[in-house]
Amino acid sequence: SDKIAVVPGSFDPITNGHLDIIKRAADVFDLVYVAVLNNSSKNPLFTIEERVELIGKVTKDIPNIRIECSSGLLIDYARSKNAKAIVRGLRAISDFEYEMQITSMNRFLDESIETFFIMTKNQYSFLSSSIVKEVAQYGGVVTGLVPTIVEEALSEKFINK
Ligand code: COD
Repeated sequence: SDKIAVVPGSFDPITNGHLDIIKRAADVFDLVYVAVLNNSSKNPLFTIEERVELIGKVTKDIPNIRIECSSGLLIDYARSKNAKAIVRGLRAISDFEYEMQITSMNRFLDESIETFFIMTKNQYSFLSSSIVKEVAQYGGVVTGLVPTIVEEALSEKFINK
C-alpha cells in the first residue's frame, strides 16, 4: 500500500530550505501532503490561502505532492490522510528542543504515526521564513534563498504596507 507522509509547517512564506525538505520527502514516500497549519506562537505575514498558493506554484512539477491547509491539530490531519509519517526538517541544535517537544506531544496523541527528520543542506542551515521576511522588509535581496515567485510576493507585501 502507498506510504503517505505529511510535511507540516507555517510556510510563511516557503523558502528554498522548506522546498528542499519537501522534495526529499517526495523522493522517499509515495505521496506527500504539505500541510499549512497555524502555529499559535507566530503572527503570519501571508494568509493561509496565499501560502498554499505559493507552495502549489513552486511544487507544480512534482506529481506526488498535494498542498492543503488545516485549522486543527496536526495529528488529526495526519490521521485523516492515512499518513504513516510526519516529516520535519532540522537545521541546528537550536531546533532540537522544540522538535523533540512537538514530536513527543504528537506521539502522546497518536503513537502509530512516526515523526521523521531530514537534515537540512548546509547551504540552507541559516535560513528561516522569519529571517527572510526581516531582510525583505528592509529592501535586502533574498534571491537564491526563496523561489522567484516568493521573492515577488514579498516585495508586493512590503510595497503595499
Ligand atoms: N532547512 C531545512 N528545514 C527547514 C528550514 C531550512 N532552512 N527552515 C525550516 N525548516 C523546517 C522546519 O524545521 C520545519 O520542520 C518545517 O521546515 C516547517 O517550518 P515552519 O517554521 O514553517 O513550521 P513551524 O515550525 O511553524 O510548524 C509548526 C506547526 C504548524 C507544524 C505546529 O505549530 C502545528 O502542528 N500546529 C497545528 C496545531 C497542533 O497540532 N499543535 C500541536 C503540535 S504538538
